[in-house]
Amino acid sequence: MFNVFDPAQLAHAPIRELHNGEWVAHVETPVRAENIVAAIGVVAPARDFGVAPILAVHDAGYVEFLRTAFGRWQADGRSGEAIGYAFPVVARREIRLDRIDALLGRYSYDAATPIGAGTWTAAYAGAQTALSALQPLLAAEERHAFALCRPPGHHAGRDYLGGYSYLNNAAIAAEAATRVGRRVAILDVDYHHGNGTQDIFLHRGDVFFASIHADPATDYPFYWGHADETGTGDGRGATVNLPLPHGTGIDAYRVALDGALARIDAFAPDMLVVSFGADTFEGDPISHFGIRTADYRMLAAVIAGRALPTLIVMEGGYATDALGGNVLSFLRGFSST
Ligand code: SP5
Ligand code: ZN
Repeated sequence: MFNVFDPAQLAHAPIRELHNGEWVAHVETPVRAENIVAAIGVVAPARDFGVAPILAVHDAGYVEFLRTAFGRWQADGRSGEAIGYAFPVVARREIRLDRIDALLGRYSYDAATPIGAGTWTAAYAGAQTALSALQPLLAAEERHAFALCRPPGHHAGRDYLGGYSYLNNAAIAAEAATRVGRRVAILDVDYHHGNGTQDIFLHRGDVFFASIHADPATDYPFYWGHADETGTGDGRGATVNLPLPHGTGIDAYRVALDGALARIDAFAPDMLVVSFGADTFEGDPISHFGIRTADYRMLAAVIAGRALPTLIVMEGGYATDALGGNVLSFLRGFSST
């Protein structure tokens, strides 16, 4: 296993999020990444591939917004973190927006994903971490690589942030791989639906997306991830959603995983990108599945059984004290094959 981590990602330290009508302490903390590094040991630094592979996935106006938002927020005399409060869901159209609050609403879909002083630096480093971990797979020097990305990415779309995600690390790596001729399938096993990744590839038939997640009828992100979302246009049939109920344990999860992998097999990819969230863990503070630490190793071994070059990209997981052990268990499932 080739592990990549860029400590510049620690610069993002969100303070609070709006949850059930109250401001609560943010759960997506820098110590998550520090605990994973402590558990997995050796990590390689990230290389810098510049902004071009980011712009291959994300809207240029959005990326410019992300880069400059905190400075504009401060220039307007604000304290604390930049966060939106008005969202243009009605009559949305492209108009020139100047006020920072208008921009925040335009490029966000929730109030759980604040922009602070280090957010751009960290999100940029996260994208470079994913691209760096991809390289030895493209060169056939490694079979499996782990990108320790933070903040997570799978909720970020082409022109929006949300769900603690700013740049879609998995999508950026997947797109970079397709541009050098790889046929990529993305398997998203975070507790939450990977709405950003789905939106980015929904209309495309050349990248397959399968997600196993908590039913959006009961769980965030609510508006995506229902079983009838299967792709549009050229992408029809290249998106698979497998929502599961609260209380799902390893047996039902394994059935869903086998189903997702059967669909991926039929697509016949030559590379796999796994968006891995350890928030399916039984002790996760914001989730409701019952996966145990030892289960991650078995699930990973099932995925590794496909014998595809595989990039594992870190997404969520908020049981901070157990996070290192859960990630290590998952990575060991790849190493044992
Ligand atoms: C990458 C990822 O796992 N994003 C998850 C985003 C979920 N956000 C909203 C869910 C509500 C959680 N906030 C509650 C904190 C309670 N202390
Ligand atoms: Zn999640």
